[in-house]
Amino acid sequence: MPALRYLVPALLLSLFALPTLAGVEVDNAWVRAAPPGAGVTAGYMDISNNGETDITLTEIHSPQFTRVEFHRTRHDEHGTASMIRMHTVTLAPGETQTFSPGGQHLMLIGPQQELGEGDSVEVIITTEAGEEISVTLPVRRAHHQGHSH
Ligand SMILES: [Cu+2]
Repeated sequence: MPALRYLVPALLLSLFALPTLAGVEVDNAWVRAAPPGAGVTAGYMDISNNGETDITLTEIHSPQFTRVEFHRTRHDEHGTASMIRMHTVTLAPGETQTFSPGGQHLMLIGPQQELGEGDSVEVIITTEAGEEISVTLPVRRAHHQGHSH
């Protein structure tokens, strides 16, 4: 029964492919290298829903930080920017949400140790359906991007 030989590897494969099955794709992930002693830094990524149903991200955490939050930046009528926590992020089928400097970002609060260029940050995002998506974000120095508006 040669087919049996492939059964176990196929099961393993489907375990590792869970994030793909959930239909979530992450690109351009990185974390801003913070100056020594900084209590917070920010992470960025493009996150896409390649599935056929809405995906809601409900939870985000990292073993390397006390707390991680989804934030967006709001500019009031005076041009003052403030950050607002988003408790959930919903991706419609085919939608990509961009977390980038000056816009939505991952707020990484309370680093457990100093992180510099060459290090990486592991975050785990939980969906409403209970799936966990783990993302590795390399730590980089921010380039001069200017303001994105
Ligand atoms: Cu923030």
